Amino acid sequence: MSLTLRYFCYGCLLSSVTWSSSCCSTSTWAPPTAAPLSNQPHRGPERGGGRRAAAAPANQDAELSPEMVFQRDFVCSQDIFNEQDQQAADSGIPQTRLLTCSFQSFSPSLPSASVIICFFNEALSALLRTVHSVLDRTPELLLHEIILVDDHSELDDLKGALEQFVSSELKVKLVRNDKREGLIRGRMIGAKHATGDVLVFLDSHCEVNVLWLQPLLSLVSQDRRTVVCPVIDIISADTLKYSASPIVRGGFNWGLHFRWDPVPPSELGPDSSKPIRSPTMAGGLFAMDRSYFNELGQYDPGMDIWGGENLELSFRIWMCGGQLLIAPCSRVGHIFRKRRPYGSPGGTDTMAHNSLRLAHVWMDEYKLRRKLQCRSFKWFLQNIYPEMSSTALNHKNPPGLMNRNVRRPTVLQRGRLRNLGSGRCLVAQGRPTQKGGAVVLRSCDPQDQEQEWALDEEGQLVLSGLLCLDVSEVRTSDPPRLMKCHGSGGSQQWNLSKSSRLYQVSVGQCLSMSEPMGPKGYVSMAICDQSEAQQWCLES
Ligand code: UD2
Ligand code: MN
Repeated sequence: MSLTLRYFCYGCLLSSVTWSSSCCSTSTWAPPTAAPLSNQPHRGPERGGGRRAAAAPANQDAELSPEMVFQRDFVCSQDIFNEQDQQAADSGIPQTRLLTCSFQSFSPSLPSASVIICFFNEALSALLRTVHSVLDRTPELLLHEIILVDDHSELDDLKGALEQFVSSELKVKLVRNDKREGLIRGRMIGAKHATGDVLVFLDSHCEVNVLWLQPLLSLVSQDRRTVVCPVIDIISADTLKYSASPIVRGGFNWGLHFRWDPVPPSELGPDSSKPIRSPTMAGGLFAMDRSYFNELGQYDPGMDIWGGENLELSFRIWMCGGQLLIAPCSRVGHIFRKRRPYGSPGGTDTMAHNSLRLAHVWMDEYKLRRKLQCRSFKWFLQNIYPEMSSTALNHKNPPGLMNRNVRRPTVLQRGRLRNLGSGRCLVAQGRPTQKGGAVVLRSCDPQDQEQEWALDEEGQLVLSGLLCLDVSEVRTSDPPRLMKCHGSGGSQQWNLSKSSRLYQVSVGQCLSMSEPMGPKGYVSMAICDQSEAQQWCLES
């Protein structure tokens, strides 16, 4: 049986990749060739120096590191690793850029960057790893300064030890907030201290990859109203391992929660290094002309602590004459934590508060919008995020009604969904017809009809021909559940990759057996890795 991935293969020589999905045969991984990242802050080897790593020939699974294989799962077999990229090979960080990126050249007179990093109670090692990676992988001329904004942290080593480090680095400045401001006002405080041409915001637990800054600065310098995000690679919160992310773009759902969407074919050109227009940004990592940031009104200062500011700024950029792009050749790793290690001072739900402000300001007539002569939200939906308008249509017309008029998606594969880590199969915890029911791992039984899943061309995983495997886009750490199939992708769209991972497009995570596996056989969503706990075989 063969499976075609329509969304994650683009911009390269092929318009789609078709491969055999006999998943069980690909469960052994080639040993990693990239050096594992340590927990400790480090300086990478100097650019241009160091040992040249052996370049991996493309198209040979056996010689690709897991990171590369992972990337290829989502991108394209030809477009994987550039043998000529000496700097990349010497960097000690897995190379996640596409081959075409090395043909890019940049103007010798790019603007300078002020890198702003806000942190609250961040692990010193994670913060230093972020700062060192910027110092090591950014050309001297382009780095104007790094501004660290301490949002009134309580941890001891963020005091003396950090000050000692800052005093030894000329370009690093430290600003301390007198009280907890939250990341939104924190970033504005950082911006106020900045004097470089372009503001580049990073979270305090990142690692920038080689040549990360040039593609961002280059696009901003071509048009000061262009805001640019890198591709956010994944650093595992458990192992700190760095792996490539698929190229997806930002969207949102009607709960005003950010989500990752596949890049629509209309956005894909023949050149995979071309920037991609993105309706929204994830929030943490982006470059923006400093004067444009001020002109556009910075952030909404009424937003507290965390959440919602990313959509607010994205709407404002698009509706008020700017554009938001993702530069596929700029890669920055970010630790996606399972839980945020902090709350808000008053214990309130700042995300809900911020989202309400966002709705009031941008989804209705409002004076701020008139002052900036911005377009309407309707314009934004019609022109920048038409995919959302079609979801809105689905909401108005119950999916059941809609589905009666449309053809059912073709089933690509059927069978039991066996988890390689446990050897067990995914089944409904209760009745497979129960909406909202959980799924668990039980002994496989080829005779049992209730263990049969169908994977269709829309990426839906349908159990016993009835309900779809669905994740919550609001509480992304919740385990998946069985829901009525809605036919609009997102929370019900799964990709079974060649390496047997079940990648959930909307939350950007993989289906995993919960470890340690108790008698109940629970499963969960987790940051994708190469473990057997995340490998699944759809076997008939
Ligand atoms: C994502 C964004 C984050 C922000 C957030 C929504 C990425 C990779 N991350 O969540 O930047 O847009 O969505 O608001 O796109 N911090 C403070 N003070 C606080 C709370 C946080 O300084 O009161 C710092 C924190 O230490 C970190 C940054 O703000 O450096 C972002 O916080 P996060 O990493 O917890 O957010 P994240 O990645 O879950
Ligand atoms: Mn973060």
